[in-house]
Amino acid sequence: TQTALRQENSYFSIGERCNANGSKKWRSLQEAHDWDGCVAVGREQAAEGSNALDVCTAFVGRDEIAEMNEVITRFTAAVNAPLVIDSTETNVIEAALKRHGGKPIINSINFEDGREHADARMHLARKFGAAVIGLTIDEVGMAKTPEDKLRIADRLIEVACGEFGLPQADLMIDPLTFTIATGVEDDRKLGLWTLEGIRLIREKYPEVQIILGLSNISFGLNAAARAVLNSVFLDHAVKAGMTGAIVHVSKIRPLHLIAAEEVQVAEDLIFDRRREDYDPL
Ligand code: THG
Repeated sequence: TQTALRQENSYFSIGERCNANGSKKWRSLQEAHDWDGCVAVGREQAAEGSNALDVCTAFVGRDEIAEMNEVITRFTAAVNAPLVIDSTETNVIEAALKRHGGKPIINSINFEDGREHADARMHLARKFGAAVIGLTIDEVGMAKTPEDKLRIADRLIEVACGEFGLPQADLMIDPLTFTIATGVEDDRKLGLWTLEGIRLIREKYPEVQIILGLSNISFGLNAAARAVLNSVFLDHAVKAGMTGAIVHVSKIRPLHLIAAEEVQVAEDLIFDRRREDYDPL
């Protein structure tokens, strides 16, 4: 099959590399308190076309607030992109919001422990004029089926937009990406279900934003295969109605520059068209 010389690429790209858990380079810079080095990673991603940057300074044995404060203060002065404050600790989010000029994005709210955590963060969003990422996780766990993703998206929209008055355009629903490269039988439909979840949410809510942590889809594969699978999945997700993604921008390849057979192998994986003897990527 021939791939057309075009790609749907008008999505809000959030750079993934300022993350102590997602990048060895970033982690060692942060460990060394090399803040100029951290700023360089941020600037590089902005130069590559990241519209915003995910920032996560959490790792064992470190002062997450102090290090988040350092990063936010320096990035606000030296990096021209809004920041996505990625932390499980609400006090870290609050400290970051106090230092951030312009419009930050809170990553994230969910209903894992009921309402309390989400409510605290929604109060902060209102106070600081932040946008919010809402994960489709509730008291039962992470939504895997399209129906569960939609059901929890309904609840996120009801709370964030209904109760707290956040415009739908400032809410980014994240219907969750899981790796589809484990070979585990139960994981095979997870990519397909995420695409279907995006479609259901988009059909019901034309205004809401929908994003994913794209690179999760390919955990476990080698770097070359990851770049292909991430790029192909991104294309399908945008066509299903996704409006943004946390990505490694410079590793995303336009579909027409990927060999047709490689696109095919990635799509076989995404749509679970594998046979018993199938040797993926
Ligand atoms: N949704 C939301 N936020 C998120 C995620 C999500 N934040 C974190 C994560 N998931 C998205 N960010 C990353 C960052 C890096 C990688 C994957 C997701 C990644 N890193 C390589 C690795 O671990 O193999 C890089 C290795 C390196 O350079 O050292 O794959 O889903 N809302």
